[in-house]
Amino acid sequence: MKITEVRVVVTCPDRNYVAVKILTDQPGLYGVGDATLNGRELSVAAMISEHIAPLLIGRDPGQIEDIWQSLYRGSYWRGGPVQMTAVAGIDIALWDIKGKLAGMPVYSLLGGRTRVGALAYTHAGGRDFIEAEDRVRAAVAKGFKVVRAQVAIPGSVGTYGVGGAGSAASVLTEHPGNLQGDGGRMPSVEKWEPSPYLRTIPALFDHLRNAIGFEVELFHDVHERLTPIQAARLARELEPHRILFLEDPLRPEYLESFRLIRQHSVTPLGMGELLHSRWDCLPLLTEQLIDYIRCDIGHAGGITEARKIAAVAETFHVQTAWHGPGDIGPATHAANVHIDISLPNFGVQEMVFFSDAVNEVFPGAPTFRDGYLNVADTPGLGNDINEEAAKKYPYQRAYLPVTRRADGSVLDW
Ligand code: KDG
Ligand code: MG
Repeated sequence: MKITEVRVVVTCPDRNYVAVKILTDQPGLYGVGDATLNGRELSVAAMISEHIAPLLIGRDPGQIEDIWQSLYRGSYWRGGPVQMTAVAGIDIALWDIKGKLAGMPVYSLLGGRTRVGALAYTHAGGRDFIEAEDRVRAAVAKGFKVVRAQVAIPGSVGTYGVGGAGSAASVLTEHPGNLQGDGGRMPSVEKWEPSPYLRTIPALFDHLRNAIGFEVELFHDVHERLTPIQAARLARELEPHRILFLEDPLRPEYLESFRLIRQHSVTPLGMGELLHSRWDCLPLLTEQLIDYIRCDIGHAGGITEARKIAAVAETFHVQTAWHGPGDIGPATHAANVHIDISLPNFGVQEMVFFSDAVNEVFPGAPTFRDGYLNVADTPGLGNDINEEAAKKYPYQRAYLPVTRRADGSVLDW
């Protein structure tokens, strides 16, 4: 069997997505992958169509590992979000083809089910503690057993993870970041200072635990903004609240600084959405500096690399919590769940509910019930693309926001 075409589809049903469709010489047999990189979509689309697609025409789509190696090592220039998102898009589509050819769901090819579903979490962000509490309660009412809680920081502008006003339902589907700014064309600017943040977050969890109790698993995403000693303080102050993990406390350039947080606190730690391969993750895993590895498999080489990251993690008592925001496409969400339900060391899965427009373009996203995600037992990944529908929604230039401190200097968003 041969690959006959690698088609890249850029579409914006409600935010931008980059889909990869790999066609074969077997009539009707194709695979669908996702290569969406929020705010840098067209660079990945060009990487695939200009540089990768010509290398794949005529190749056997069954040789997933060899294709992965040839794209990663064969290019000489390796790693990074653009290239690893491109490789992931190809890899996910190839696993879809392999499943369809075998007549098996991908999780079956990965070793079969180890659990009935993937424990899922959603986001609850409020403009104040009461609104955050309401949104946690709304998530619990919807069936969630794990909820990420964020709150607006007094004096800040546009706190990460806190959408505008809206119903509980819209918060559950809301995701910050895209189509913001001046007519959707330039990044919006957020303002943030560490001291009010470090005072507010422990108080938020005081409030939530007093109001809601300990039955629901809660946690918080720092979004890489703290220094090591600030993160250590926050982790220590959150200890009484028994959070599931503190997400992404530090920038990815400072992995060795996780040691300092560990020295001061037993609050579990999660990290990974800005790491792009198993080598990027290695120090965190081998030194047991984190408890949850949360790479984005759509930005870290796809299913092939995620299995290897998970295997290293398993060896060091680390569980998985793959990144699953709305700014990666349904095919990556499907790949997440196929891996989750076949791994021994799965922990928890981030998820969103896609809009009707996204589901129209990409039918077959994982389904949510009673706190768990699942995929259909159909061959492949179960996610498809409706190319006619995709044409109705052309790309719209969009950026992630930029954060600045009170003095105007740039901080991580
Ligand atoms: O594009 C950026 C988002 O993917 C990121 O902000 C989401 O941190 C995130 C999360 O944990 O979902
Ligand atoms: Mg995050």
